[in-house]
Amino acid sequence: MAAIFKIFTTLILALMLLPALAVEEDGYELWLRYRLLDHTARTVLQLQATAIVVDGEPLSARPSAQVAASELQRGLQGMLGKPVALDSKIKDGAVILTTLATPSLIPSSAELRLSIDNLGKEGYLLRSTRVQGHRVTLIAANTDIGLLYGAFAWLRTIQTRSAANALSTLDLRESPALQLRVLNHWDNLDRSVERGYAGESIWNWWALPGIHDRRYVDYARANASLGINGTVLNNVNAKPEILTAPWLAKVQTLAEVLRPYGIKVYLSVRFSTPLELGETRTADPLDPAVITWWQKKADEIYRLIPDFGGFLVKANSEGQPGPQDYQRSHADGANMLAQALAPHQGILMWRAFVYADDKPTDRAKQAYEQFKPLDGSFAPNVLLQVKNGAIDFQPREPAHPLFGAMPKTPLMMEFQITKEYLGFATHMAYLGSLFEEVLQSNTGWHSENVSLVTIAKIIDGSVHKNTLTGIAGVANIGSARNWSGSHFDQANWYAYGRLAWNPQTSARVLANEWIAQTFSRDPALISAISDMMMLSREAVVNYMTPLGLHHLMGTGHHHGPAPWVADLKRPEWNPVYYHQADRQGIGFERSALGSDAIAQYSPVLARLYADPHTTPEKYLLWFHHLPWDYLMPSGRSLWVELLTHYDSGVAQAADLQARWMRLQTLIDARRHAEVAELLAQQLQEANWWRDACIAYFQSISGLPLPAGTKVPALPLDEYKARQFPFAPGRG
Ligand code: BDP
Repeated sequence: MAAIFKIFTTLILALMLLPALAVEEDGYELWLRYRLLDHTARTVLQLQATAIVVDGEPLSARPSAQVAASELQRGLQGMLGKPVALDSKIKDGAVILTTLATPSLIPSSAELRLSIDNLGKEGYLLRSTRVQGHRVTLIAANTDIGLLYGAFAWLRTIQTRSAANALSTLDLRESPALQLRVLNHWDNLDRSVERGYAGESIWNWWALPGIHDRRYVDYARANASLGINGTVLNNVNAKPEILTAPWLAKVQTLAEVLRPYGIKVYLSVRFSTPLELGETRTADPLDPAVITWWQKKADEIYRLIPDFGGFLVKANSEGQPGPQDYQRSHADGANMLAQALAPHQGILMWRAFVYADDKPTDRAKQAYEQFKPLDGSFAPNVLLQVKNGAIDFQPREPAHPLFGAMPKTPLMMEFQITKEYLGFATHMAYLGSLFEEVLQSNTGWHSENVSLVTIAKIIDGSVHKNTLTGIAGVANIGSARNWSGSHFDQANWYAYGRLAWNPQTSARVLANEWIAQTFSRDPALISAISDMMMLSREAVVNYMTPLGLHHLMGTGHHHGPAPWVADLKRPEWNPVYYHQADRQGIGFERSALGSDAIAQYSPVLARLYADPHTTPEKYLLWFHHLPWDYLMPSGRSLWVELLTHYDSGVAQAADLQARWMRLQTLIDARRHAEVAELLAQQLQEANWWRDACIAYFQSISGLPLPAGTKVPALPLDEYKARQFPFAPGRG
């Protein structure tokens, strides 16, 4: 008997300990894993979550409240290991969702002394309180979407907190700092994704509208959990067909799936659509037939999708058509489309990413030159979408000079979440740090409204009191099982979404949050992984483009180093245009001695950047062409400093790999192995970047490598000969 008992207890114990580690995790669940909590945390949570009560109108007529309640049920089932029912009666430990608008069960907000007025349409509050003598958790908001955000926030609190007992004293009030928090999918209608490294597009256009992929719902849940409230479904390099009836029917279906989650759909449109569809004779924005065509098209779209978000336009950039083809301005083009959308409360997002080969000016200056004079001439429903830097989503760029320079125009930030220039889905590069660096950078402008004019304060409207605000992130989502092509790239989606909600959040905090939900709540593991994440982007900068270098990547596909390329048609397509390396020195002179791009910045920054001695080292070669023997603050020559950065980038990549290997026993086997494989590849590619760049720059500078410096593994010509005709994500 005793023996049987012993076997039995051992079996139970083994089952209990059956490590979560043995579970095959493929990353599909993202940060919404809701794994069983440990015994203590479960005991606490059980007391705080005895039932889910939805106050007000019946759920059947409230799709967003319905998904909020079912997400709570899903989360609690996972974390408690047993179901928690929906209830209509309040009891101790009930979690109550209430809009307080038409409360039927609970007292009015006045009685509860809650003020929800200033929460707006999307804010929420989480509060531990007493209702009818019962201890409850209130999730309160003005709308059902607010409830959904509140439900996700509450689940996040549980998933991320190691001291779960704080759940009984909750008092959290949140509303988003930015109104439009959108993803830009660069997804083509044939399901390929421009700059996508996570498989095909998640939009199975061919199968739509009849066949719905289950993923659409999980996509919506993931985005809603972050507060993302809009998605541009198709590539900025848009096709006219997207606006034809069969495609609009597909778009309508997606809009219906996403609607309960508070996500509006938007479309990228090609400026010449009516002309190319053969329905007008021109695309001139001032032509009456063109104006009418767009108005009718907007009416047609809104009949199908009453809450359609609006259009995104890339015009007169990289060969795309635009108003300038008809000698009209960007404002003429944007306003014509904005007017078609205005009766429906639609928004027009017009991109400032423009450069043209007929302009001999420094590419970094072109957006400012074209848009600054148009300040104040855009319709009220236009947002100007500006990339974070003046060139193109490089591993590091100084912030775009347009931020702060257009006080009468609302500017929205465009970040790139997909890592076109930071190692695709292979390299670990946590972009939270990049986003934070940009958002917190001081523009040097003065304002009566805020003490420090950072980029975040410009885009959230506080500096210029804009009423329309927004942010866009070029999505890294595809049909890969793990959504983003690598487990760690999920963190970039996560950080983007959370920063869109609150641009003041720190990258480190977001990394910790993401790890706790994605891997484990163990504090030691969290700090080990977040240390890796926090150094990862700097590592990439070091082995790719240190000290302000930029645009050194391979042609077209943008994979790997190719600083030698000098024969492309447009001067600014060539890496040599950007680094300007010659026998004497290296770097792009953007002071008054050169292109004078510096003059586009605030006087404070312009003064700082004018002198190489006061230019932040990380931007040195962005703003200055300096001799190879220029003395760096470290005491090294510029040449040696450059080598040092390349070496430290490689060392950091090796360090990332070593740190990850030390975590092997703490992470589920499949994800550990998958990440380990990528880190090994990253180290190889870091070495490739280092070796190829050093070999090339040495061939230009003619300088020796200091003693002890590793000689590049291959002769320069072998790096030059590498071809990647089938690299993913080509434009
Ligand atoms: C560049 C990409 C290209 C995009 C372009 C854009 O290489 O594929 O079309 O940006 O933002 O970085 O329009």
